[in-house]
Amino acid sequence: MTEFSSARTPPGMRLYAIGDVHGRRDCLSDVLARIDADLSARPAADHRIILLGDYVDRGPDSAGVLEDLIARQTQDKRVVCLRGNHDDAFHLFLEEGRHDVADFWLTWGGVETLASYGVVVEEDARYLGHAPIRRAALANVPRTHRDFLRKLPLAARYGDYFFCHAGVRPGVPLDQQDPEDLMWVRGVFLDSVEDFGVVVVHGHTPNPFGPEVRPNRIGVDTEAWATGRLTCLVLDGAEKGVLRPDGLGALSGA
Ligand SMILES: [Mn+2]
Repeated sequence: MTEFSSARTPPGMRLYAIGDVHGRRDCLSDVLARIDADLSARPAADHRIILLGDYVDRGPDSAGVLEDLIARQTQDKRVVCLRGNHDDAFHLFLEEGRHDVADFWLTWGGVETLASYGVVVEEDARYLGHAPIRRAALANVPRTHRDFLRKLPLAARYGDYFFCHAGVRPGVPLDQQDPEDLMWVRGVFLDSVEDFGVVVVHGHTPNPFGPEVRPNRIGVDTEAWATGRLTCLVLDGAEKGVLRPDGLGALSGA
């Protein structure tokens, strides 16, 4: 039985988990600075900084967010960036020009992402076909960003914690989860009281009032693009907290 109250990280390893960034480069810089300050104030033998996906869309500076994540990951291999459904849609639009993807992606924040790359999509242009928009995007999105999007992993596990963007499908072993579920699942996962054998740490379904703690999962998407609050969970041994602007705070348990 693994649940929130008893879950532990691997010995000596502190885990930082960051929710959906959605183009808020300002919030991301702020949280990464808080992590740096925490690590120098309270050194850890080892650590990981895990981003739960959805770097792009909705907020104003998706290009800046990807630039900062790529730079950070290049200098520190302990930064783990997972794949969100929005990152996947941007990737599929760029690499495959899928019309089914473009139709929803452009209305779910893709227009803002393209604007951050200097690609302006007029209100009626998207109804004229996506090919010209995609050509402009491919001319403006750096190769390093496309490579980053292509390589994003779906999930990671450390100790009793399993990290993925959306959640898992109950009844399916962790190593047999469908990628679509890991990036998209909501209801059946959010309502499940199943013991997954791990505590699932996820984003995707926003709760603007704060992290959502249940015995079998922790939801950390606090809708940063709209609220300006980007949640960073801190897990260390058996301890669970959140990194607030003024330091480490309590995470109320389930
Ligand atoms: Mn999201």
